[in-house]
Amino acid sequence: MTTPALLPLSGRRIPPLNLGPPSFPHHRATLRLSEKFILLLILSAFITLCFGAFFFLPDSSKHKRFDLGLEDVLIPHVDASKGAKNPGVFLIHGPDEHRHREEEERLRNKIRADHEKALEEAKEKLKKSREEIRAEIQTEKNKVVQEMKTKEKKPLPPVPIPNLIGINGGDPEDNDIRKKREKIKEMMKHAWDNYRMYGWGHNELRPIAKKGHSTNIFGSSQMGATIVDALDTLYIMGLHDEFGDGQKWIEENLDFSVNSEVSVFEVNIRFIGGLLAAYYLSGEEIFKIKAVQLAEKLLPAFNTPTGIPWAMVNLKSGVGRNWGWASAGSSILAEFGTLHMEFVHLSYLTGDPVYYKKVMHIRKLLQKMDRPNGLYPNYLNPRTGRWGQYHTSVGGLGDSFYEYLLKAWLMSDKTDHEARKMYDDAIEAIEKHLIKKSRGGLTFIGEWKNGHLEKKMGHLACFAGGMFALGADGSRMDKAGHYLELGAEIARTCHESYDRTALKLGPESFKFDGAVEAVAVRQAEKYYILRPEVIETYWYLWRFTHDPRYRQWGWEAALAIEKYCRVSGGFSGVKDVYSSTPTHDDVQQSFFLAETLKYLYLLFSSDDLLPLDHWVFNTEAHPLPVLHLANTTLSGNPAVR
Ligand code: DMJ
Repeated sequence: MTTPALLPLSGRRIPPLNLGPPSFPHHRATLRLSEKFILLLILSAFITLCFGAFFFLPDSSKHKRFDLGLEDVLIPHVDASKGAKNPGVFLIHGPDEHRHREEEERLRNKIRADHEKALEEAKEKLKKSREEIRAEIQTEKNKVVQEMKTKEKKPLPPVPIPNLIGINGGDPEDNDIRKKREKIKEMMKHAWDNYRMYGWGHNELRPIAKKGHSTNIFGSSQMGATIVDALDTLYIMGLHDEFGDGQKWIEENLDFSVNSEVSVFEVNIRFIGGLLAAYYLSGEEIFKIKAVQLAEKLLPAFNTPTGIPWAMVNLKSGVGRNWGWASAGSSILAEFGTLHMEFVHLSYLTGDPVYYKKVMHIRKLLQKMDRPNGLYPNYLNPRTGRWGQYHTSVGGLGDSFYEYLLKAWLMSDKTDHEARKMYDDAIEAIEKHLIKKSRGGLTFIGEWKNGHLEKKMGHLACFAGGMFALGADGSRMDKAGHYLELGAEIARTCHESYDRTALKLGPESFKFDGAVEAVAVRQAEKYYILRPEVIETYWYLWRFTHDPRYRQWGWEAALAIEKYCRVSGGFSGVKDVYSSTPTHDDVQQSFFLAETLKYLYLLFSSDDLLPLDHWVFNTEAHPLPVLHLANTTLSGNPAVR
C-alpha cells in the first residue's frame, strides 16, 4: 500500500519518515511537520498505551479508596486486610486457568481490532483538508475550555469541617486595652482604604506615589495580593463590608490562567493560605474553589528529578525554574519546606491525596539525607538531590521550614509524631551550634556559614521566639520551661534591636561583635519594611505568659509605626531606622495587613479569639484549624461557627 504524497501544511520541510508499523506493509512517505502528523503520532501513542495498559491493569482488590477521614489524609494508607501474605502474586489452576486464558485471548483480539480501527480512522483524517483539520482542532479546543469552565463551577465534594472555635469577639475587659485594639483596627482601615482607593487589584500599594506596586514574587500580573492576604484580618476585626468588597473582587477577577511566573512559596503562604483561612472563617465556598484552582497550577513545579519543587513556576505553561542567585541551581529550604500546612488542608478539603503526597515526599527525602552537625543547609539541588552551599539559618532561607515541622504536629492534633521528632532534632542542633549569648547577656541566633558562626541575626529570625514558646509544650524530656525561657530571651533581644534605634523600629539585621550588640552596622541592613516577626513573638509570649511587658513592647512598636511609617496614602517602610528623619521606601507590603496588624490586634484581644489549641497560624499569619479527629462533624454538615 502506498501513501499518496501529502500536501504541505506549512512551508518548512522535514526529512522523509518511516511510518511503517511491523503489522502493516512497509512504506515510506515524505511528510512535512504538520498537524496531521502530530495527530497520527498522538493516536498511535494512545493506542499503544491502551494496549500496554491492559497488561498492567491492577487487581481490583488492591484498589484503595481515598477516604476523607483525618487518618486517611494525615496518615498514609496501609492495607493489612484480606490476609494475603504476598498480594502481588496470584496462582490460578484447573478450569479457572482455562477460562482465564480464553478471556485473555478474547481481550487481546478486541484490542487488536480496536487498534486497526483507530489506524483506519487516522488515515481517514489524513485525507482531510488543512481547513477541516483546523476546524476540528478548534472544536476540540472549545470543548476543553467548556469542560474546564464546567469544572470550575462544579462544587467540591462535601467534607467534614472541623468545629471552628473563636472566630469572632476577643473583646478585652480592660478599657485601656480595648482602646489600643480599636487603634490597631483604625490603622488597618487606613491601610486597606488607601489600597482600595489607589492600588485596587494590584498586588501591593505605593502609599506615597499613590498607585499600584508589585515585585517579581507575584509574577507579571495583577493578582490582588493585598486583597487575598488581608481578608482574614478584616474578618476577625469585624470589617465585614471591606471583606465583602475583597470577596467580590476575588469572585470576579482572580484568575490563575495567566502567563506569569510566580514564587511557589510566596503564592502558597499568601494566596493559598489566605484563601483557605478566609474559607474557614467565612464558610464562603468561592475561597476554597480558588485555593484549589491555584494549587493545581502549582503542581507542575514538583516535576523535578527529585520531587523537590522549583522556586518559581509559570502558571500557564507549568515550566519551573530556580532563582538565579541561589547556590548551584538549588531550591531553598524555607521555600520547599513551607508547603505542608496548606497542602495537607488542600487534601483534607478536596479528598485528593496529591497535595499530601507531594509534601510527604519532600519530608521523606529530607529525612534520608545527611545533615552536617545535625543542621539543615539552606540550599538543596532539585536535580541531584544534593545540598548546595553549607549555610544554615533560622532567619531568611531557613526560617519557616522549622516553623512548619512544629506546626505540622500541632495541626494534626499532635498526632504527627514524625514532624515533632524532626522539629526536636533540628532545634537541638540549632541550640547547640547557632544560639549564643552576647557579652552583654543577650541571647541571639547566629548563622552557620562554611564552618563558622556569623554573629548576626536577621529580623526574620525574631519569629523564633514565638516558635520556641509555641513548641515548649510537648518538648523532649519535659523541657517546656527551658524553651519558654529561650523564647522570652529571643523576644528580649529583638526588643533591644528596636529599642537601640532612633525610630524604635528594628533593622533588617543586627550584629553582635565586640561592643556592638543588637545594632545594624551596614547601611544596607538598616531598613524596616513593616515586617511582623518581632510583634509575632510578643503575641505568642503574651498568650503563654500574660506578662504585661509584651503588650507594652507591642504598643511601643505600634506607636512607632504610626508615627514614622504612616503617610496620607497608607503605610510605608523606612530606609534607615537610626535616622530620626526617616526616608520612606514607598511600599505597603501585603504582609503588613496579613501579619503585622493581625498580630497587634490579637495582642490586644482576649485569648478566646482564635485560641491556639484550635488554630494554627501559617507563616503568613493565616489561621488554619487544627484537624481534631474527635472534633469533626459529619460529611456535608455545615461547620459550627
Ligand atoms: C512573610 O511573608 C512570612 O512571614 C514569611 O515566612 C517570611 N517573612 C515575611 C514577612 O517578613
